[in-house]
Amino acid sequence: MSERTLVLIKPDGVDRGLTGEILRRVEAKGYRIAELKQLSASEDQLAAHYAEHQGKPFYQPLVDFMLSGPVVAAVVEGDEVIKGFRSLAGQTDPTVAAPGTIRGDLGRDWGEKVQKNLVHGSDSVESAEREISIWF
Ligand code: D4T
Repeated sequence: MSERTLVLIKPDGVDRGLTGEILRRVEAKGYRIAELKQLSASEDQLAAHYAEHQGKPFYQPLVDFMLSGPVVAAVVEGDEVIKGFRSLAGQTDPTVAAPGTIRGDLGRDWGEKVQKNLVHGSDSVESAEREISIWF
């Protein structure tokens, strides 16, 4: 069944000039980019987006990182795209993300309190609809 997911290219991806490469992989897989914009995230957007992580040790470093530069937000469509994009992205920790994935090929540990892992992808239909309403 066709689904929608929210993809964010985080500030490390934009700053390193990887926006095109990441979107290329999404399109090459066969998904459709339905909405696309670059913006500076607000503290309110991040508090809503990362509500489940409030109170965790990496929460404030994560918010500071997401405020450190522009992000690119996209609504991506396709059958099973939620699972499919998370497969393209690879594991959260870029050090162990498999080669062939966005995080495995393009990411690494930079010795910081937050994992700079290039992209976000929604993890369920409910999360996708909630997150799309935060960013679009
Ligand atoms: P997102 O939500 O950005 O797609 O990432 P994941 O779904 O792969 O991972 P997550 O929600 O568990 O974490 C959100 C965000 O926090 C960073 N993070 C996470 C971190 O810096 N240290 C940690 O220990 C964890 C678990 C990375 C992604």
